[in-house]
Amino acid sequence: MTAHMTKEYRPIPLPDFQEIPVEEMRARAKAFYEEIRTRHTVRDFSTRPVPRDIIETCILAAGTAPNGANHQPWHFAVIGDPALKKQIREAAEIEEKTFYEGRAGEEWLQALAPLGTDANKPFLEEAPWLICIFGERKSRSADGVARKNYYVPESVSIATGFLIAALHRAGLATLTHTPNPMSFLNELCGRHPHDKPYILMVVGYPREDATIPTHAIEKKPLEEIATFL
Ligand code: IYR
Repeated sequence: MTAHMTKEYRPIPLPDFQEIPVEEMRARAKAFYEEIRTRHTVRDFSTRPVPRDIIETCILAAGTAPNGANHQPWHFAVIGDPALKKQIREAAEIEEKTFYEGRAGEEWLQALAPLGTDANKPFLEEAPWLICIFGERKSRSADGVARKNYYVPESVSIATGFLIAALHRAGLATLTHTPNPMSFLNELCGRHPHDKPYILMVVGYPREDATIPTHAIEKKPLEEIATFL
């Protein structure tokens, strides 16, 4: 018996797929590349507010990502409250200070030098939204039964990519911030200890005087990142 013949497999005809003529396919692939290549990680955020419903829609987009057994093993804790943002900033800066003062090690600090980052994280208070992305190592099915999740880091990473693309498409800037270690976020976001924070996404408008490092726009050519076999 093949998997497709199990009782649990309840097939529906493939919805939504629309064949696109090859010329248009080519044009769309190019257009997407031209749009996504204008995304730049931002560290200088404006305090301008961003409507919550836009964030909600982008998270819905992230939630369509392919994932292990369709358990959707992620949780997006969205922080807009200034008092909580302040607590997150303070906790992150404590960790980052030990990181930059030596825990990172010489080689890692050298790799970061072209980015110009340091232990100060004002954007954690200035940006209107922080989205802490958790992976759920265990979760519950629709009928409330606890179950194990699969490919959690892969699933969360793919969803995070979708989220970044959705926010960029909406006209917002992001920073994939990774305070190290980041377990303080479980407590501050009220998540269970078996949830693992992966990324603290900073979202908002760039500040008018925002800059990025030259290093960041140096992208590897196709020949270096792909082989066709
Ligand atoms: N977590 C630190 C360090 C850092 C690490 C990498 I790898 C980066 O690409 C950027 C920063 C920080 O957020 O500053």
